[in-house]
Amino acid sequence: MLPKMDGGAPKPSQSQIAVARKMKLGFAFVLMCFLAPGQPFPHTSIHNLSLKNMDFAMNLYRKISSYHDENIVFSPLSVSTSFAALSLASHGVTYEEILKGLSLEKLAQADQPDLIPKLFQMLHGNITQNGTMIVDQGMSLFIRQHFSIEKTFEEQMKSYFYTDVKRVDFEDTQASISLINEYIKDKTGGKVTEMISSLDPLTQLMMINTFYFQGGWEMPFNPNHTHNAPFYIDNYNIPQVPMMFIEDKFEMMEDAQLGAKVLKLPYLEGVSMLILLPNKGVDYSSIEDELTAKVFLGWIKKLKKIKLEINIPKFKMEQSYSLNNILPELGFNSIFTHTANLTGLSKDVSLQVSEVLHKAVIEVDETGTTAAAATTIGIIPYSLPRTFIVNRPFFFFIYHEDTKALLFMGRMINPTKN
Ligand SMILES: *[C@@H]1O[C@H](CO)[C@@H](O)[C@H](O)[C@H]1NC(C)=O
Ligand SMILES: *[C@@H]1O[C@H](CO)[C@@H](O)[C@H](O)[C@H]1NC(C)=O
Ligand SMILES: *[C@@H]1O[C@H](CO)[C@@H](O)[C@H](O)[C@H]1NC(C)=O
Ligand SMILES: *[C@@H]1O[C@H](CO)[C@@H](O)[C@H](O)[C@H]1NC(C)=O
Ligand SMILES: CC(=O)N[C@H]1CO[C@H](CO)[C@@H](O)[C@@H]1O
Repeated sequence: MLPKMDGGAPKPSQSQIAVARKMKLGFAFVLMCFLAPGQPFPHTSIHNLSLKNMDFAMNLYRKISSYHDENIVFSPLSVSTSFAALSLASHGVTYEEILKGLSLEKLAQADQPDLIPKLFQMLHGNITQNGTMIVDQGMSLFIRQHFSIEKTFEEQMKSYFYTDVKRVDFEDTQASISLINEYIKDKTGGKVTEMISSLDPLTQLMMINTFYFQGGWEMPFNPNHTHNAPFYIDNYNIPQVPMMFIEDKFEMMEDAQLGAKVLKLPYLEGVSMLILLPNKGVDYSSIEDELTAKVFLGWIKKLKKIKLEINIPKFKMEQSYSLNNILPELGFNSIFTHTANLTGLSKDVSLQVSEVLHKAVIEVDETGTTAAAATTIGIIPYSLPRTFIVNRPFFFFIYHEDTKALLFMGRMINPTKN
């Protein structure tokens, strides 16, 4: 249950002491609860964090979607992790706005300032415990050269958030652009390139987070069955798109209230994609207003395994967002103005965040490992499979099963656009 700290194994004696101390503390809590039954000690785990992160995700999604009618993909976990990291350096109103904006204010406890960073660290550890390269999250802070960074903050960033803090001479814009782009490319194994194309020479602090995901399906699609089929963007735009096909047992449910169906497509290693498909004639934008963590968890609970024939478009998407334009609408105000209090980062009072760039890349195709060949077990003979045909705009959510952490969410309006 203990989160994995850094790679180096601690000396046995030290770790034993640490565990002993933790156990003692745990015992003390139990005792306290026992003595004061009227004041239960709130039990806070990574599930609480995931739930709050999901609410933040849905709020951010609605803001992003209010700007346009196009495809969307972003990684809410990556955004909330970045801001949770920045919260370590912020004070006063700036700190309160970050916590509230991330929906985390109820989790924060004054007597445990480390609780939230620790929860994020545990969540990260849990998601990556398989050690696979499915999820590749990178976070970097680029700070104007002459600011001196507080040592404590830099250390916390590294230990809790695996973040790099780098200094950049933003006045030399061309050199900074190539330095940042090279750095991001390197950090993401060449997957995220050309992160930025322009830069304001007055930039003080730039936060960049990247998230790359490519999962192998537990039940891969057979590429021989992929065929072109119409995708009904609306009544007038009906392009032909490569449609993948599979017939097997899958989990699905119907949300009659929303007017939509939900399908779960499991990846290997404990991650799944949920497809939310509005019923024919239901406008997807009416569904967007109803998305909450509670609704999402309700779908997961009601999923039932049945035999299905699935058609789903193959797609690839890459989106970038300048979140500094959107986040103030979610209450993150002072951090982007001269009233920002980031004195934990640098004692220099004029420091404020100039840009928050987010880029997400997703690829959905037939692949999976050959070892996990699609086997159809226990299907009742002669029962006609039901169909799940994803041939109109839909939503997708990629989440980690154990922790319910939402790694990605988005909507696909037009599969012919990247
Ligand atoms: C965390 O979740 C548990 C159960 O889901 C709940 O009982 C508890 O009150 C939550 N804690 C906080 C601080 O919200
Ligand atoms: C930042 O917040 C701390 C704690 O609330 C306060 O002492 C300090 O004066 C603030 N600094 C600025 C520059 O607002
Ligand atoms: C796809 O078709 C080719 C040629 O007919 C065949 O050799 C191959 O085994 C098929 N692949 C799968 C996964 O069924
Ligand atoms: C996280 O990881 C631990 C240990 O690997 C595991 O027991 C636990 O079920 C995981 N999930 C949560 C939500 O703690
Ligand atoms: C190889 C391995 O450890 N796989 C595990 C990854 O995580 C999922 C869900 O937590 C487990 O079911 C796998 O066994």
